[in-house]
Amino acid sequence: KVKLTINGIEVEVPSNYTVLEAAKEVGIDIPTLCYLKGINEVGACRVCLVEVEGARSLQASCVLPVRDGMVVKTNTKKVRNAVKTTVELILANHNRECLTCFRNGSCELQKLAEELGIDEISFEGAKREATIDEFSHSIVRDSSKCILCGRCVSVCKNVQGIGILDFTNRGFKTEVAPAFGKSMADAPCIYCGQCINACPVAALREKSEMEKVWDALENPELHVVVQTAPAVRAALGEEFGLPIGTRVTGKMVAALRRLGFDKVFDTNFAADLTIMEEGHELLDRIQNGGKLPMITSCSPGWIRFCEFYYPELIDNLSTCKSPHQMMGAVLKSYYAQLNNLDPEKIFVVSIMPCSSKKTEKEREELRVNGLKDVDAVLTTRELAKMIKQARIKFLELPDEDFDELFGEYTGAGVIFGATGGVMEAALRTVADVLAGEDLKEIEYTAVRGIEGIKEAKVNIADKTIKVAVVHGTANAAKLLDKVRAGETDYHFIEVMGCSGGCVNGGGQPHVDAKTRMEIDVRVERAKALYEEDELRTYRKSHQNPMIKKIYDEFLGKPNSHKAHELLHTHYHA
Ligand code: HC1
Ligand code: SF4
Repeated sequence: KVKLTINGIEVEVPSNYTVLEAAKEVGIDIPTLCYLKGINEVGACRVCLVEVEGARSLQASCVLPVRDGMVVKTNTKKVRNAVKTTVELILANHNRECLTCFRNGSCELQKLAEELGIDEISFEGAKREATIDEFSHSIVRDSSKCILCGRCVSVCKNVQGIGILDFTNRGFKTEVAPAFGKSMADAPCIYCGQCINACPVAALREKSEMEKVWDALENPELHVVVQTAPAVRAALGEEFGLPIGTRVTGKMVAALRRLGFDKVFDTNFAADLTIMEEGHELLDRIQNGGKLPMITSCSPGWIRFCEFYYPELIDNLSTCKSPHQMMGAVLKSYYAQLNNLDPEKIFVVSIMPCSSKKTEKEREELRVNGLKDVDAVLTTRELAKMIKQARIKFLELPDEDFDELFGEYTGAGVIFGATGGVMEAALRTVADVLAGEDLKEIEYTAVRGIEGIKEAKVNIADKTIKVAVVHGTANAAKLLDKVRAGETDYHFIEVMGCSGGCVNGGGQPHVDAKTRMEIDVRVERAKALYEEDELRTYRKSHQNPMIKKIYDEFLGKPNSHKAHELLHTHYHA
């Protein structure tokens, strides 16, 4: 422990603390901009400056270790003037179209300028030329909004282990962009959107599909169906001021109905369907000498990562399409038949916590008879914007249920949205199938939680199944290197492209750096899903009555010919 004084207040903190962290302990809120806990702690922007007794210059508190007897001041005229000048200089070179900006209201720079009382900018000079890269289906980069904080660079490099974004050019022309002036559409970017979540401003954002969806909703020719990913319900409420981790399943359904969707279904149903297909695929590979370890295929960021960086492991991927693609395929076949609808007139919208799903839905290898499974993907953020545009009072909505049939889901389907969830859901079903009975064992807690790499051995009947779970592609790489080298003997591996799984996907509500200092959003949002799991009547995918019905009436057995036609695919390097 170390004792120091900040603004006259004595504080005792662990010796590995920074001054920024110590100040927080006594309720002193030092402003920050480039700082992102655990991800970007570089002291580059100089917004967190403090005065330290005995030191000649002002110090960046986010990288300044505490020392015994240190005397720190955070609110002197010298500090205020220096910070104000720094932020004014950033603003001078910033595209200040705040009113029409995507981040209006959630921008950390806007908030900082307001807090610092900046009411004019005294340095007006030349501005950097803007590059707007909107060629990919997932991500838009706008250099005129970029403040060169480096948060996106660090998350891509350190958390994802990829390094698509970096500082390019020099001096006044410095930009954050993919190497060699490439578009994000041509770089080996996995579209995970972690850079969007890290960005304090609007330099990075998802490619919007809101207009496309508004148009579909107004088109009388189309039957517009929406499905919601598991993780969306755990975060949408944040956009309406609710605490992180508040579950808003019922209000979300009510809002979608009021937006005018003809049917509101749940991707969770398709998650159950995925477990049926993937679980039986695993059993088949184990029993018949197929390629092991089998690796999950529901995270499209992970699929791209595998294609670009681990092409040798493509045959290890499960052939299952991701749940929302399966749902689209079922809607345009079975559901179309049941309701006598022309599949071409069914418009499927997926609400996803993910930016990579926007590109996934365009993939040729996922089409059935030339038709895309899914026509539009909206992020959780985009859905919130549409609800606001429609002037729906979200907080006053009643809780409503999903529509019948494809709105029926089990607890296993819900937990897909958190790291370890797909694995746990699969184990619940695989164990019952192997044991030939309805086992009491439901919760496989060894695969839960945010540890980077999780392992478990599960003994079922006379078999031992070895599994591993990783999330965030840098963690994935560590494990996959071993798999590639033949050093592991796992049967099944779950990989999710984003740290924490879908709850922390690149399409989820922005959480500012201050909040991230206090709360691990991955943990809070995951809790909301495990709670919903406990509330469900059925908690194993194979017990879902509608899953039984779709196999009885339409698909036959898991991995049947029909199931393969609609629900499976093959990826190629
Ligand atoms: Fe996910 Fe999935 S869990 S990939 O994280 O398998 O996006 O939530 O919808 O498709 O079900 C995302 C979440 C989601 C799929 C499912
Ligand atoms: Fe890196 Fe992911 Fe952003 Fe691509 S989307 S630049 S891989 S963080």
